[in-house]
This record gives sequence, C-alpha cells and structure tokens, in this order.
Amino acid sequence: MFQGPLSESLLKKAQAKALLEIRVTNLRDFTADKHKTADDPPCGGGAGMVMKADVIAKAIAGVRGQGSRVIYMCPSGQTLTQRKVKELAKAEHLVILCGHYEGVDERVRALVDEELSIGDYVLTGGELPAMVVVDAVARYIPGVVKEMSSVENDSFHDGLLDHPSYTKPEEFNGQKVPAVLLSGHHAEIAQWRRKEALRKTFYRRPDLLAQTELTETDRQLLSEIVQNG
Ligand code: 4FD
Repeated sequence: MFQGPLSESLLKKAQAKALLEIRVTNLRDFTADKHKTADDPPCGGGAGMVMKADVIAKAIAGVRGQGSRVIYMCPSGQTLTQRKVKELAKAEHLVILCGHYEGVDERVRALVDEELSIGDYVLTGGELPAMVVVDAVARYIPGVVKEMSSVENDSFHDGLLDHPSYTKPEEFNGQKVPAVLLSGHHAEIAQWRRKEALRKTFYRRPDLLAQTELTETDRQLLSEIVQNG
C-alpha cells in the first residue's frame, strides 16, 4: 500500500535528499504470540475482527518520541484541511496509525493525540488516508516542491481556489488565452489572477469564500463579479 507513493513521485526524491524520512512500521512486529495475532473477534460477538489495543499501544510506544504527534486515520476524525496540513507540518515527527475497516478497539482512541479523516467516505484501511496526509504535509517542507511560491500559490493556501492558467498556443479549440496574460503588465496580471480566483471560488465554493479574510480590493473585485458576471 505504501510502496507506490513512496518509491515514485516527489516523496522518493525528497527522501533521497534527506528532506524527510518516512518509516513504515508493521503492527505484527509488536505482537507477543507465535501467530503474531494483531486482531481478535469483537467482544459481544458479530462478524469481522477488531485490532488489539495492546498491540497498538506497544507499536505506538515503540515508534514515538519527544515531539511526536500521534494521529489516527478514521472516518469519524476531524476532516483534513489545508490549514490543518500547515499546522501538522510544524511537527517534528508524525506517527500515523492506520486502522482496518472492520475496526480498532475503542480504547485505542485514548492512545492518540488526534483523529483525522480525509473526507466522508470509507476505505478498506487507513493506509491511503495516511499517505494523503504525508503527501500534503511533505509539500510544506522546504525543497520538496520546486519553489515555496508554488505552495503559497496553491488552491486553499489563502482560502481561495486557484486562478486559471494557460500556456501556448494562443488559441485552442476556439478559446483564446486572455489578452492581459500576454500583455507583460505584471500588476494587471496579478490583479486579473486575483479576480479570477475570487470568481471561481464565488461560483464553485461559496462556503470557502465565507471563511476567507478578504481585503478591500478583494471586495471591490467581488462586487464587479456580482454586477458584471
Ligand atoms: N475518510 C478514512 C480513514 C480510514 C478508513 C477505518 C474505522 C475504518 C476512510 C477505522 C473505520 C479505520 C478517511 C479504515 N477509511 N478506513 O480518512
């Protein structure tokens, strides 16, 4: 599950450059019996298996240190946002516990610092959600993404969706590159991009706009959008 994202992509290059280190720990290494039992049937009966609290406790104790933040990926956790990602990136060490869909002993919740969800859907395990967290956080480590400016220009970094981008040719399928982008007027280009980011967010994600701090210029641009379409 972790092989793909860790051996391809920017994450591999970042690790080769020692910008970050990603370790995968097998819960079975913390079992005590010869069968390496990491789960048991649920108390009270029923289908499926439940991951054992004692095994998980030993695993967390085995990997955590000073400055570790222990996260449990589950559908009932707090939803991950760019704001949350930025905050996680300040941590020295993240420990991410991946549960199985059949469940984890409820007492594990007391062993973690926080519960996170990547969205309102259920997957077979927490591994892919964990890699989503790793990827999103890694982008805030200097050097992982080409320029920090490309992180700061992203959708969500300031609460808005991205402005549209174009490259050559000047006309494609009857659609032209907006003239201002070919004008060489940097201030005008910056203002056009800000306006288009506001427009896209206004029409597609008004919920985001409601939570975004807007400048007086932003408000003026928005009123132009509302008035003129
Ligand atoms: N939306 C997410 C996280 C984990 C997961 C699991 C209870 C299921 C989705 C605990 C139920 C873990 C998410 C594993 N699916 N599946 O972030």
